[in-house]
Amino acid sequence: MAGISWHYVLKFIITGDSAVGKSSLLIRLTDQRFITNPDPTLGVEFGSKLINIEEQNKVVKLQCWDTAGTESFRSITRSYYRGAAGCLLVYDVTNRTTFTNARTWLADVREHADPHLTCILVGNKVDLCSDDSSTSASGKHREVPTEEAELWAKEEGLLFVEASAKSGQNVQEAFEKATRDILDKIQRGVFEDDRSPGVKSSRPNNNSLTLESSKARGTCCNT
Ligand SMILES: Nc1nc2c(ncn2[C@@H]2O[C@H](COP(=O)(O)OP(=O)(O)O)[C@@H](O)[C@H]2O)c(=O)[nH]1
Ligand SMILES: [Mg+2]
Repeated sequence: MAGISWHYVLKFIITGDSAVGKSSLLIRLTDQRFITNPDPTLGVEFGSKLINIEEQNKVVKLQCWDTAGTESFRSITRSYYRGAAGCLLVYDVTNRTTFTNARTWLADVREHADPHLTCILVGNKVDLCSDDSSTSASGKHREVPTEEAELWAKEEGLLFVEASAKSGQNVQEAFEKATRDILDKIQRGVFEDDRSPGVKSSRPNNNSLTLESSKARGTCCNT
């Protein structure tokens, strides 16, 4: 692996209702911090992070696109979805409506994105429901049981995790879980036929996986 900064660049998109914590998850992933009252107009639009998937001996650069406020207008275009290899479909575990709406978001993803895209359902804000039976100090409590979301994810063929952008719990894990699945698909040749633009390999000769084959770089490329 000497001299290689990354083996693959994978494009991820983050979808879901407004205020479920999409930007916060991305900021947690890239900056390891949490903002209690982020300015919605300053939503992060793009974040990048290098992760190491040890079992597969691969360094992957995640390029994540956040919907940054457009979700309320449902104006997300096909170009946003195009070429994404992974999708985080986020809902808020303390807000059932956001879980119900995840169905519509999934339908959008299925309509516009690569059919081979790996989608992980992320139940965010679990820090607000450490004790399920009572209302937490914030006045919020769990409205979506883990089992229910897990079952739905299974039915729809989605990966699933519960996370908290606030505490950091399972945030990197969510991206890693999806990345492992994508690497498996690459290994099985799933992305080969489509030459998905969401998957870029650092291997110069492997043009079947790339539209933009890129040489392994010696320098750091984590921005
Ligand atoms: N308690 C808690 N609050 C969160 C979490 N993630 C996001 N928030 C808060 O939820 C609000 C909306 O978050 P934001 O990331 O802007 O959501 P987005 O509209 O989906 O991008 C903000 O006030 C965040 O501080 C979390 O994991 N736990
Ligand atoms: Mg946002």
